[in-house]
Amino acid sequence: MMGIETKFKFKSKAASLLVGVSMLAISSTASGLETLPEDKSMSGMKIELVGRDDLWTYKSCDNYNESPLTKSYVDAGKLPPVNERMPKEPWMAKTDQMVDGIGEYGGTFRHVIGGRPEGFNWLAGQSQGWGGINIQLMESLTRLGPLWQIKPEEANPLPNLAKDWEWSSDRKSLTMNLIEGARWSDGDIFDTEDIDFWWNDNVQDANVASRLPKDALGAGTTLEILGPYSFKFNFDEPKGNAVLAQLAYMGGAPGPSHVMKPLHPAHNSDATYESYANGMPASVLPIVTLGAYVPVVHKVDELMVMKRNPYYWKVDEECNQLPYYNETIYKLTSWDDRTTQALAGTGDFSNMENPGNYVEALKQNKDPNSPVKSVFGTRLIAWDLMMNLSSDFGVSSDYERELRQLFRNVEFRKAISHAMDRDTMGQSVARGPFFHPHAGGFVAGSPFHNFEDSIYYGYNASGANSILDGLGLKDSDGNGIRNLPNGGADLVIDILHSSTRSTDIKLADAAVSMFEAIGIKPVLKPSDNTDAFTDNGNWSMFIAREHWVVATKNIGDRLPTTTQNPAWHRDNGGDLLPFEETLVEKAKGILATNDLSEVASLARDIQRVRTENVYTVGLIQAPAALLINKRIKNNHPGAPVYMYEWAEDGVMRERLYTPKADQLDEFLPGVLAEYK
Ligand code: BQZ
Repeated sequence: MMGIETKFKFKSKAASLLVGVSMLAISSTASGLETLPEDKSMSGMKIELVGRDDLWTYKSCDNYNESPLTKSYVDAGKLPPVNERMPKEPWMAKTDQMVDGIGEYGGTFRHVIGGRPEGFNWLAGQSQGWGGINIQLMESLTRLGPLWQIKPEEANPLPNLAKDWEWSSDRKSLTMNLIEGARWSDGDIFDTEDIDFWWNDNVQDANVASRLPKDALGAGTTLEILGPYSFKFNFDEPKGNAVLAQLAYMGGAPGPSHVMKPLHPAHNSDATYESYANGMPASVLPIVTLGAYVPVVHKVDELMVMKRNPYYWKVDEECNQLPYYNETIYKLTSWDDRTTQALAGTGDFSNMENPGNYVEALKQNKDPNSPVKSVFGTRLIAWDLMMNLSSDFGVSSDYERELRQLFRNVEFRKAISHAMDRDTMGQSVARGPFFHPHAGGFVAGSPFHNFEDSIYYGYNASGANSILDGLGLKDSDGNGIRNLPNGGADLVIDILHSSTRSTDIKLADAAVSMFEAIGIKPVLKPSDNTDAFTDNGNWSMFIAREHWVVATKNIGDRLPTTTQNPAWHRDNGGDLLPFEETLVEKAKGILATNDLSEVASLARDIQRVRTENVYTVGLIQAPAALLINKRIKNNHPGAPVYMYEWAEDGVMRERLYTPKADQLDEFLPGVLAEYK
């Protein structure tokens, strides 16, 4: 039976109330600093929260059932019987939390994405194109996405490949036990050989751009293998459950060591780190994965077809091997097209995060024949303007070096924040009630966000100008552009932004006049690969989407705990600003505690320090809506676009199905991945 239900209500005000953007009541702290105005137009939904053991368990069956597709391969002698393909105790989805019950096998699920597969070496940081591909392939030790449905007091990371774990009494070691007998999609056993390779030859090897930073679990952390299915992390100092969140997607995803070791310089003297990183090109299929589906066809810029993994280690309570769909495809087009196709019914899934589509989506909701229903969540998507705070990383001229010193001056960052007219920015993206100003850091829909913690330097162009005057940034040559002090160069600043996301483009365009109004000349720098610039540090300002919701997640991405992070302050060590040192201490506190209320308190401190020091210039924030075609069953009501992880993880795609009568033909019927 479902656990005691806890109704967790957000303020209920449907986004369909197309009211004007309310005048923002300004509030302030005792120190006279303004804080972010309360958000009155937040859309609402009611989520019934359950216990952490109510979603799945690990349990064996005497006999397993399988899809007709894999059965056909067993009958042809190409696969062992299903009972021999399953682990000792498979991951088992609980029917109570499957709103449309036990599923039916068959058909295809259609994703549309804007990313493109770089390659399949996710251990070396390669992306497979986002939009659900990465998450589908990179099964991790722990799992965060479904936590949106778990009572906050139980919302520690969930088991996945690691089925359970135990802390030592002094919390200086963590013993983890893997699911026993799970196999990679080529039948090879998944065991601690894969964990050893992931940790020692990737995370700890500074030559490998692993998603989990080397010291993400705390400097000095070591791995001790205890057996084929158990291992131990040993820490220099006591740690808490936030460590488990670092072992979720993406950093906590092991790779197939039997395939990848021969490509790695530590095991192959002919290999280089470059040949290793590129050793699993997106053109060579099938690959070996622990995920529910195996890529079998990749047509560049067109389509990726993935077929069910016959060794997938998950079942439902009737011992049916998951997933239910035989196939999932990814149409490789654009992020905006993902929403367009979901609204048109030619795609099955979209995180509607482009507010330019919102009004159309709301209109369509009124049509009973619409293929999707847009249910808006809370404000979980935000956009920030970042300044490159590194003194020298990526600097290529004396001018840039001087700019960086300006960016490192909090007064300059306050001036830029005061220059941003966020109401105009929001309305330039989409007319309607969707936007609220953002102060940076946690988004308003985060359980860790409190408006009184968000110090807000709101729109005040004259205030911005007087700060800049005070910094000696006068227009010394009378050409209408301020100059660096002492008759220095004109203040001309490049602003990087995505060229593939219409919201980012509109925000960058809207910012131009706001910079010019304070005597700074912006030069927009659109790119279809902004990661390349943030990786090499060759940028000055960057407008991008941010979505920091959970304090314990990706601490290393958003707080300066390693030299590689955050993206807006990559450095060569010893470059932190005083307030960043404070953020590091708070981050260590989050990693060290087991007390969720202490995490919440540290998160409040972080938000105050981040926003008072304008770590990033928050611009606007908006709700998002998850669009899933009505033919898809077990789409749990209330699943957010993003909370602890993207909806592609949160909605638990391994449970989704379409009844036979509505199933769509597969692109590759009767086909499974076959390995040489
Ligand atoms: C969701 C997500 C699933 C990455 C990516 C993309 C990359 C970033 C971010 C989002 C896409 C979709 O986001 O926009 O709705 O499907 O993939 O992974 O923006 O460029 O680097 O962090 O998640």
